[in-house]
Amino acid sequence: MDRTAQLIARPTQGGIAYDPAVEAQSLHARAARVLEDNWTGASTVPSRGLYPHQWSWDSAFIAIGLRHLSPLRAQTELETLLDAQWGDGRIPHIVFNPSVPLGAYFPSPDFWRSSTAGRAAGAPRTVQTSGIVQPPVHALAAWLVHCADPGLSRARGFLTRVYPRLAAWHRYLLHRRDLGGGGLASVVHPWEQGMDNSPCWDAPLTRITPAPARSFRRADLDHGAPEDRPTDLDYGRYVRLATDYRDAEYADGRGEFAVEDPSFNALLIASEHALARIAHDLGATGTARHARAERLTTALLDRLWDPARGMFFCRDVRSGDLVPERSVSGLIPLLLPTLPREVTAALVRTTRGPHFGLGATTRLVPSYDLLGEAFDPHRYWRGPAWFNTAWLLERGLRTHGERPLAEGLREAVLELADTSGFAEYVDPYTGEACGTADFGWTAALTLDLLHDEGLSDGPGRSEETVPVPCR
Ligand code: 2M8
Repeated sequence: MDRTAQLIARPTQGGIAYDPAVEAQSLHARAARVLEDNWTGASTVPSRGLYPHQWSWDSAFIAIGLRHLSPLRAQTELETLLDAQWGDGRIPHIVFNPSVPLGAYFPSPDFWRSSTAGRAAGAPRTVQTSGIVQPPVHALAAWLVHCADPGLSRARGFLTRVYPRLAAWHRYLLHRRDLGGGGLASVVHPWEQGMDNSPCWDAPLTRITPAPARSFRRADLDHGAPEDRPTDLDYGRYVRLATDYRDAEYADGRGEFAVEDPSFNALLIASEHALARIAHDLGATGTARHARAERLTTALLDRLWDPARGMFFCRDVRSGDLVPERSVSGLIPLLLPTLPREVTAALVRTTRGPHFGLGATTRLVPSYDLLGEAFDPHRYWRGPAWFNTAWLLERGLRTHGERPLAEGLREAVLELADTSGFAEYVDPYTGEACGTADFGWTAALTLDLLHDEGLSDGPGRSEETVPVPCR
């Protein structure tokens, strides 16, 4: 029996492969239990304690795992998120659950004031949301969810209903967020990129005057280890940026923080390819969308690729400079199928090299440079390894035919998800659990990789002409 089968079933000594009592303890069953426990009736929380609402990119990753348990629930997860979309196309980074007390998470709905401050941008009236966004994984997730049960998807008109919303979301990013004028989308807050406390933000954040510590109360310190969470100084800057954006009624282009990030834009490109496939499934050609994805890929290479250092970097749009910090974000474009061969080869070398150590010194790829001055194996997005970035890299490695490395990474994800209790993140060297346990996307992406066994890989290919499997 191979490793995956063991993790799914863990056979008894007597060789009964699917003893129900044993199966109940299996990784698969425990991952499914986490998603069941975090389900609120219409969506899934990342964590009951630390993150008790619906988060945008968490929901996309969660839907990717949930599709193996219940394609209907996976569709519902994305539909709930899209119901909170703003009139200008943005998908908010948090959709608040009205039954959760205000003090359970900060910044809470009374901070964002979406239905009043967001009125000009078309915020919904019936649901409270934040006003910033998160990485656009959603079209990719919608396509994968559709593929899990195309019959159900068609019967429910899933793609027909989500396609125009996803198209509006991409339009928002490509038009309102092209703050650098080079064709890429910018993030206007570190929370938008998802790697909140990454050292990549340190230099751009020095321009921001922090909000006074006494003007807000952090709820995250009630749950996480304070020494692993962002400092009060960083938090003050996050609050200032969000306050200024809100007070400008969420109008884009005025803020002092604007960064083009490799991972955010790579996910936009991957999702643009997925939108092309969705369009094709709905009877259109998808050609224009594939072409747009290719233009974005060219812009990504022109603006963020550094051949000398063999990876992508963030560009600070306000200073015009590349930010010289090595983050896992700069490896995630490996996900893209049509990068030039020398670029993918360099990315693989960098992933295995001394800065990230995959297959050598680390068990999962760290969020930040092992040799960087700011590296800390436990502090939020300043070194620990997350399971969503591992999932994206595994996909990228497999896309480019790096089967042994991809397989090793997949095995490590399954083992560390198991031993860490579906931790939010882990020490990249030891796999020690950090953050909160029973974390939504850790469980969901574990399920996805358990179901991934036997999928073929292949070299970078034109998704235009080669039939692409539902993955
Ligand atoms: C973390 O971000 C939130 C703010 O959005 C926080 O720190 O309070 C990040 O890890 C982010 O990527 C993630 O989506 C969110 C919920 O899991 O938590």
